[in-house]
This record gives sequence, C-alpha cells and structure tokens, in this order.
Amino acid sequence: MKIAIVCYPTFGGSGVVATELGIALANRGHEIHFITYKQPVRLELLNERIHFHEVHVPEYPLFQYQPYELALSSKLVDTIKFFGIELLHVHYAIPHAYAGYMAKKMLEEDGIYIPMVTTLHGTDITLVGKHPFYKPAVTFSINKSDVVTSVSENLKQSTLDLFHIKKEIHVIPNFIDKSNYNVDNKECQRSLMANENERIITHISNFRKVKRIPDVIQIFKQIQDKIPAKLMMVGEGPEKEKAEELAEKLGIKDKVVFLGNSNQVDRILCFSDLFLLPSETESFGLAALEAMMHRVPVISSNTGGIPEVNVQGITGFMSNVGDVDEMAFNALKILSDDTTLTKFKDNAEKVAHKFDIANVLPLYEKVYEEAFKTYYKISY
Ligand code: GMT
Repeated sequence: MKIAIVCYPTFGGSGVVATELGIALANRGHEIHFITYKQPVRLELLNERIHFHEVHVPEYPLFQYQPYELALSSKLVDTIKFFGIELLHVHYAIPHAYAGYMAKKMLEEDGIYIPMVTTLHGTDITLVGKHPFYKPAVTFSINKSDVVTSVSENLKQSTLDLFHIKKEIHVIPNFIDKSNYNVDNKECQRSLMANENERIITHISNFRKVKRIPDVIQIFKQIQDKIPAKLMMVGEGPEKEKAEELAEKLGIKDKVVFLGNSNQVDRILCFSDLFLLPSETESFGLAALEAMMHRVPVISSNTGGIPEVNVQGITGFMSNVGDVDEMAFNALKILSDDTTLTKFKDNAEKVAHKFDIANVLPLYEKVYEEAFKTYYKISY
C-alpha cells in the first residue's frame, strides 16, 4: 500500500511513533511518504520505500502568521496525486487532521478518493485541542476522519469526555522496535558519566511545564542525599533554565548533567538505573516505555495513560502528581541493593515486550483496511 504519513518532525513522542511506524511499514513492503516541514529526527535513511517531502511555507510580509495548514494541504494534494498514494495517516490532530480533511476534499474534486486515519497523541486533546480557540476545528476533523485511533484507553476516554465525538476510537498503544537499538549491554559506557559506586538516574523530555521538571530535580536531590548518584537530564525546552537554577540552588549542580537533545537515547538508557517521569499529565509516556525496554525501572506520576505502561510495584512505582517525597522514597527502595534493582530491571524489560512493534503493527494494518471499507461505504 502507498501511505502518506503526516507528523511533527521533532523529538516529541508523536513524531517518534509516526516515524518508527513508517519505517516498520516500509520494512513490511509498504511505500511510505513522510510529509512535514523538516526531515523527522528519527528518520535517518531514505530509500525506495521511504520518501520525505518537505512542506515549505514561504514568508509573506502581509501575514502575521504564515499559513502552514494551507501549505500542508496543498503539498498533500500534489504528493498524493503524483505518487498515487492510497491512504493518509495523520498523527496529532492539530492541524494535521484539519489539513488532511481539506486535502481529501480537494482531491475529491478531481475524482481522487483517499481515506484518512487520525491518531490522537495526547496534548492535541488534553492541553491544546480542548482550548475554545481550537475545539470546534478539532472536533470537526476528528469526526471527519475515516478511522480514529488513540494511544491509550485513558486518552480515548479523555477525548470522549472533552469533545462531542461521533466516531469509534480504536486504542492502539505506542510501541517499541527493539531492532532499531544499536547498543548492547556490553557497550554501555557507564564510566564516562559516573563513578562505579554511583547510581545513574535519567529524565528525558521536551522540558515543557507539563513534565514538572522541578519535581525531577527535587526527587533527585532526595535520592542523592541518601546514596551516591548522578542525574542525566536529556532534552531541550522552556523549563531547562529553571532546572539548572534549581540544581545550583540546591547545591547539586555538579551531580546533574544536562545533555540537550540527543539522538543517542539508547546509549544513555543503556547505562541508566532509574527513569523519572513525574508529569502533570501523560497520555501514554513513550519515554517511560523506551526506558523499560532498556531495562530501566520507572518512578512516575499515576496520571493519564501512565498506569497502562508502568506497573505499580513491578516495573517501578507511581505516585500522585507532585508527591516528590513518595517518589524519592520509592526510588530509594528500588535502588537500595543490587538484587532489588535487578528484579525491577528484569520486570521492566518483560512488561515492555508486550509493546513490541510485532504486536502493534498488525493493529495499524487492520485499521487501514477498515479505513478503506468505511471510506468507500460512505463515498459510493
Ligand atoms: O509529551 C510531549 O510533550 C510530546 C507529545 C507529542 O505529541 O509528541 O507526547 C504525547 O504523545 C506521545 C506519543 O504518543 C505520548 O507518549 C505522550 O505521553 C504524549 N504527551 C502528553 O500527553 C503530555
């Protein structure tokens, strides 16, 4: 099948999921066309089955805001026509589902019919999408999608609670493709980052407010008060500076390493002992799943879709949002001795395997078939 995938090309989870899904579909023989404003960060290799088409938005002084949706829908129309693309899969409702629907309607004028699958990722619903400025357009484009998927049961429920949705929402969890990881345990260069006796704690995110970055620093402060430890802070975003200031204020600056955005997440997780994800909300928590796949237990909040990934007392522990004392207490419980840590590491890896791409890819292929059926039933 020839499939166009629209996504954000950045380090965010939705872009990562879209990119890895596209690569896996190409490996299954499908022809994939990524359409977005920059080459997705995890898309390193293009080949005869993986194409990338860049959306340009020319600057025009009349516009205070350059019209990305317009440029995207035009690019979709041209690309779909030129390559004979058969299905459109948009990740993140804003503005992708909206632009996708416009493209579909323009194509229909030329007698070209293409079904659209929309995958909801979280902040397109729980943070940005529900804002009254966007809500009518988000509701409309979800209802106009031929098939809608969400990355967790929790996100499905939030979508139904927040919007007037007339479509069925299929839950397809996020996944991990372990074959993409290039590091095995023997290669972990732990000594570059910490002394032999230190535990390595890691946080990876886009450092937005919703990630509760100060909580990460506070939890680590309590951990390193009790045991030798280092904190790896991976990512870039608006809360980073505040985190650097807080680490300095708490006197732990020399124990916190800010690594910036990284394409070497697998190398960092390879030598990590614990992952912190104290987010305000999280529709799934792909970063936690990636950690677990690398045998890293997780201390997280118990919000949104996280309980569908992190299993209480098995792969780590969950606490109420903001309860940094309990999170630090549980972290110390996991890190207290090697036997306990190894038990949590084994469990994390075992549970993560449930989310292997081999189990998830067929679910997407099934909804693609359904999208065809739904679309042609409506159109003819
Ligand atoms: O978490 C972010 O800030 C990025 C955001 C995105 O759209 O890229 O992540 C959302 O989608 C991920 C992939 O489905 C989920 O794993 C994240 O939990 C979700 N983030 C939130 O709900 C805050």
